[in-house]
Amino acid sequence: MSHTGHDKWLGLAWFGLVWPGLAWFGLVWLGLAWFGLVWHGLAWFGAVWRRATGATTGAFCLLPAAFPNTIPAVPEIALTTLNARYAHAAFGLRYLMANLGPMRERACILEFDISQRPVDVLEIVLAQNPRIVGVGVYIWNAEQALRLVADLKRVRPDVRVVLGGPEVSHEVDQQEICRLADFVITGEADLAFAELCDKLLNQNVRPLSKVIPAELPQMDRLVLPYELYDAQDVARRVIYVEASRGCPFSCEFCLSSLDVPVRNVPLSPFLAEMQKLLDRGVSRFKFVDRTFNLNLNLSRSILQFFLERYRPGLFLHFEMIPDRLPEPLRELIRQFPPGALQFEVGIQTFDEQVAQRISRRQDNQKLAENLRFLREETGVHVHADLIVGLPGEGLECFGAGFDRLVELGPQEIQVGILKRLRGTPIVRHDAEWGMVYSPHPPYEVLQTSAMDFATIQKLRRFSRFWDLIANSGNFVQTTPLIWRRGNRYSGAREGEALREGEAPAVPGVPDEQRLGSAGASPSRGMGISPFQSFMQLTEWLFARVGRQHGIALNRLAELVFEYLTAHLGLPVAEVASSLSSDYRHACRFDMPEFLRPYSSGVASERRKSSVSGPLPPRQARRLDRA
Ligand code: B12
Ligand code: SF4
Repeated sequence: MSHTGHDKWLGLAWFGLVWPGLAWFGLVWLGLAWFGLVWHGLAWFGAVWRRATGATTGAFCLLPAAFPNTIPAVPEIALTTLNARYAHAAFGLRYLMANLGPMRERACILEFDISQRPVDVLEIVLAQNPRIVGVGVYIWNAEQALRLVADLKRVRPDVRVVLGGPEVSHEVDQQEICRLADFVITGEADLAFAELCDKLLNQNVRPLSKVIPAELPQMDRLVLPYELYDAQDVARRVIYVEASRGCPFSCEFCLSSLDVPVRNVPLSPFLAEMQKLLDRGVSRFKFVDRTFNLNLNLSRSILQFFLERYRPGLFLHFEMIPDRLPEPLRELIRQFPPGALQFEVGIQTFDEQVAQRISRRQDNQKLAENLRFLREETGVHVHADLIVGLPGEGLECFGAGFDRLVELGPQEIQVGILKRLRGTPIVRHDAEWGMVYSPHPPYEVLQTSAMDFATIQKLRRFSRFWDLIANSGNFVQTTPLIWRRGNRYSGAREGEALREGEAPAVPGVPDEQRLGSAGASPSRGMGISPFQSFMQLTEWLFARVGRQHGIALNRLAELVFEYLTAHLGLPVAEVASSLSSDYRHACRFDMPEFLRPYSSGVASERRKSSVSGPLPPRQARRLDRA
């Protein structure tokens, strides 16, 4: 055989072998592809059937389970809420999610904030085609949540709506949103929500009762939710954490007075989670515990833990009761660098009768000692709360309390208007003290027998301007000038100064009600009442600008300048220098026109703080200025 003939036969043999081989290979692939299509098709059909009929048993319903890993994870449970602002994360929803057990794979969290339109929220929620929608309802989103649920039920009546959260945990039968929902779980629903979803999705059992009171969960049975904070939360949101639940006190305006007993999260798993958050770069922790300093061992362990891991920029926020700061706790607090700790201290009222009336126990003597300790011996940023409109507390009484607090020197004073929170026992005073509340969230008090509507409105403005000027940290040096001894007030003649103890006239406040006047409490050692002086500024500002919002910082600074110099007669150079210094401390480069003549060369200076790091701006502005 020639060489060429041999090649030819070899070629034919190859062809004969390879061709059928290729054909078989193709057929096998075709078969596999068909099999895959049928497999997916059956699984999809089962899933669609389950969704459309709501059935959880029967042959079709078994299909998706028979073909696992075929269906992409489409959530059947959507947990949603509207937060107060983007920066606030929905911690409660994360607890529910973490405790869903195997159903967690079938759930998602969809978070929004109250600036978003409920109809847009609905669109995103329904795009997931969920079978159950759980909505977290709070005082800040009650109106938006109602619209969301109403529209959802109109568009998709088949979707089961489950409500929960403090706003729907009380007075359930009086709320339209509860009427529209399928289920309302009241109280701490970490485990109760999972049980309900299991019944609806897996057992096809419909609970008999629409309103389900959640049993208080044992804290050691709860899965901690911290891994559910994602990278974006860590980078851009307040990270809420919780070492205990409940409060043993019974202040009648507060919802937490109903949360008894106090329960602690087991410490070591909690600290292990804190460590993971620190490792992920979290530096701002906000503890939501109602009374962080209640259990000395727990609070000490937590503070010690963070102190050992301190790095610049670490910021821990705690809510405290003001009259309990024993030495072992003080010792630890002293060791934190300035700006690292923020204590929110609820004072609410200094008046003992009012406090007693609302069942609030507070030792004012100890409270004052503790605040002095915090301001004099520590770098803690103190945020203290007072409430306007408590039953029987009038303007004079409130003002006296405000002055007392200013003297104790907290960096921030929050003046809040009393709210009638659903479920709180404060309502028992309605008749006796003429309490009239707005029926709309946040249910603020409109008038009482001790404070008429006009006065409450003035205090509302006072609160807003106090926040803009004193709390903001933008006018740290200038704020005390507003009530400095010797200020001339609007009723005085040119060049005339107030006598010590004399209070400036306050528009709308009768003379006999003014602090420092006969019969009223004298201003303690400061000559003039900060409350009355600031009230005067508030009314002046409001008369000038006619609004409390949307005032640019430059404009506000100019108005304060005009008030202090032209109106109160303080030396122009002194006020200008004080405002310029405040500007520099606020790290602002745009020195306003009116200050430039007094601040040559300072506009480009930038204050450097060795400890501030990435602290929240209000707190950072106060560092090095105490
Ligand atoms: C963080 C917080 C805020 C944040 C907002 C947070 C956010 N996400 O947007 C800020 C600081 C803005 C805020 C503001 C206010 N707040 Co606030 N706040 C809290 C705080 C400290 C923590 C909430 C939290 O995470 N708790 C821990 C989690 C685990 O509990 P939870 O949220 O209650 O969730 C559980 C249940 O409610 C339920 N649940 C929650 N969601 C869902 C969803 C479903 C489907 C189900 C079934 C169950 C369920 O199960 C969860 C797990 O147990 C609470 C006090 C507290 N410690 O709870 C007050 C609290 C919620 N606030 C309250 C109040 C009164 C206010 C203010 C009016 C106060 C004020 N002085 O102005 C303002 C309102 C602001 C406004 N714009 O109107 C009240 C609630 C009143 C109400 N009916 O909602 C509380 C309870 C304080 C109190 N003791 O009185 N607040
Ligand atoms: S105001 Fe504070 S101390 Fe009083 S019940 Fe509420 S959380 Fe407790």
